[in-house]
Amino acid sequence: CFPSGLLGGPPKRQALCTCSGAPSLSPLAGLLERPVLPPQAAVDVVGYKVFVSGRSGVGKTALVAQVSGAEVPSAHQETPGIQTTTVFWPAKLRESGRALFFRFSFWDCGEAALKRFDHILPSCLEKADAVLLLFSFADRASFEDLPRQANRVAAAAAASQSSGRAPLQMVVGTKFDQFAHSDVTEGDLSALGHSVLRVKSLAGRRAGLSEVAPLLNGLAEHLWRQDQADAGLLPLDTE
Ligand SMILES: Nc1nc2c(ncn2[C@@H]2O[C@H](COP(=O)(O)OP(=O)(O)OP(=O)(O)O)[C@@H](O)[C@H]2O)c(=O)[nH]1
Ligand SMILES: [Mg+2]
Repeated sequence: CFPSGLLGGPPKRQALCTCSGAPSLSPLAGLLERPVLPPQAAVDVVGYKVFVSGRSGVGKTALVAQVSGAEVPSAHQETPGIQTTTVFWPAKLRESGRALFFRFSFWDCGEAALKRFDHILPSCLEKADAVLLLFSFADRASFEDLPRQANRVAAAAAASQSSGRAPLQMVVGTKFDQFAHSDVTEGDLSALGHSVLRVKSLAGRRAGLSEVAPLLNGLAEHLWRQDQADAGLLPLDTE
């Protein structure tokens, strides 16, 4: 649920998912360009670009598959370049009752490709609205890598966005199903000084709505509030 009361969560499963990018990587490619609605029910669509960052094998591709309603791949197959996935997510503004669609464009790039080609990171961050910084509960090194990731993203974003604001950063802990065996402790998470969204993307299945809602609602809430604050309609979010 939305923590701050600005938006209402999706009343029912209207979310439609489309994928673009390399068709061979995406079984849903080209199915839909956007949700089809009757003319009288036309709603505004607000689009946001979201870059997914994290070490190789941390679960970036699995997470994007999960939020787009696709089956989570069971084996780690390094993402060879950039793969973009579009997810439509409906919401209703609590204050006005107005319904709108969020259109998230997730940019997932294999970490090895990112390191190999200098031009990839600037492309991923060009006009990005948000960055998901991923670490895995099953890999302490990926947790310790978070400051480097955040700095890398901030530096590249500053270089590619001479004007405009820096992308919003959200920390996501993947493989939460392995928390019992994790050596990332609650103390480590508190010391981070940043809220952490915990997710599990179990291979070979499609996630239910309740599993994808926290991430999509969180993104929608933060990005919408930031836009409203920029437009002078809300006090600036200090987090
Ligand atoms: N148990 C469990 N396994 C997961 C989870 N998320 C991802 N995995 C597995 O972790 C492996 C790597 O996941 P990917 O999503 O391919 O990793 P990636 O970050 O995209 O890696 P690169 O493309 O190489 O940068 C796969 O075998 C996934 O099935 C999770 O939440 N729980
Ligand atoms: Mg990948």
